[in-house]
Amino acid sequence: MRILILGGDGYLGWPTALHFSVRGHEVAVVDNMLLRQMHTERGTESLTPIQSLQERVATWRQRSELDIHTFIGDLTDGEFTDHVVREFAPEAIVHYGEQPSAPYSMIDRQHAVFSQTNNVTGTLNVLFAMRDHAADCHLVKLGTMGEYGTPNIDIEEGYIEIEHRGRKDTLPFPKMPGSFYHLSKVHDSHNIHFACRTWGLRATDLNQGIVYGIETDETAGDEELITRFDYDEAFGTVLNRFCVQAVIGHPLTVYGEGGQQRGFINIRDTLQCVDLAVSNPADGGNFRVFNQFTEVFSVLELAETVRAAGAQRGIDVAVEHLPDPRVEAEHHYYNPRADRLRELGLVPRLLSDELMQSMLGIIERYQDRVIERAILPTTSWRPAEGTSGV
Ligand code: USQ
Repeated sequence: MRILILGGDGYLGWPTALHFSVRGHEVAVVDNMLLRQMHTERGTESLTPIQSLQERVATWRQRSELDIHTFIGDLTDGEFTDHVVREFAPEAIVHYGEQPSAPYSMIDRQHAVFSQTNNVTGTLNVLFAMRDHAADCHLVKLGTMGEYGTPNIDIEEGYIEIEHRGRKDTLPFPKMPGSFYHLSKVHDSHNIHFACRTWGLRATDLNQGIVYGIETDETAGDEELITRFDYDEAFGTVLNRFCVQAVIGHPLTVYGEGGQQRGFINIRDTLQCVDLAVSNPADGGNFRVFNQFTEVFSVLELAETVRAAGAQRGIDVAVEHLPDPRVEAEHHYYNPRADRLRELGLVPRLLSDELMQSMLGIIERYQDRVIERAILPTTSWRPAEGTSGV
């Protein structure tokens, strides 16, 4: 197939490009290096020493004799997006090309406005480009489990059957996201759903949980192909952060009581899920939603897991409860469904001791690169003191 990866320079986008390339697909990646620029803005960088996109593509060509096409540009530029879709004529688009951080979107007004305009405009441009130049193409869009928030009922996959005053309908599952970033994904979902209903496009929203891990089959053991690995406050996610903190002897930064529960998924399973979605496309006019995670943990459970894994390597890991910088439930009911990807054949790779040891081992190799100042949270969800907010 001809597969276009939006955000192909990122943590998941790059390994996804290699995954499809080695399986014989024609792959093109699009990126504007936004994540690299946001890291520069914050004075942080990937733990792993990643090469430029062009260098990595050249390395891949050497190693595999396979080509990956590159388009450097910004999806919020509609003419650029039209050009890419017209020129490459994809049969599937895998869309990771967004600002991915909740804390970054909560820094201040500018960062909130940027997160939503960047994400919503980019996705709208992709939808129009598909309508006008690739109407049969299947959009596989990375959404997030955070779109649902933590309601006091089971979370279904995208839709819920509701009976109201004696009448029934199947409607989008209610959304209660916890940041302007997560809200941008909700707005995307509504726009994609509308485009499917109105123009007959086909799309799958992958509501993914929190990803952890570093290596995939294609990048394992090859430093020049390794993907980025973030551990800083803005772009690092909780388990990746805890692993880095353990290795450098920093107390694990549990926000609040640590009873926050989330869905988690290993990076290799992300690739498996995206492959399953691409290989089993939605029908024309259909907007499918799959919940994409393999296990649920609380933040405190993760901290205990990392502490135990560290102990096996002789590291004495301390756990520290910081005041929660976010406004979120620190204890709550959480029972999201995730059946549809398993029905398509997903075989989960669960968080094991072996996996934890391998992650810690890789992090140890790069521990001299850790910028410790980037670890503690500085962004608060609450208005600054002296303002009139609650
Ligand atoms: N947390 C800590 N300590 C930390 C970092 C986080 O206790 O040092 C807590 C947070 O308060 C939160 C939970 O861990 O309750 C998850 O935080 P996170 O930063 O790992 O994840 P989140 O902000 O939800 O966002 C990440 C990705 C985002 C993706 C989302 C999936 O950055 O792109 O959409 O995970 S999900 O969480 O399912 O919405």
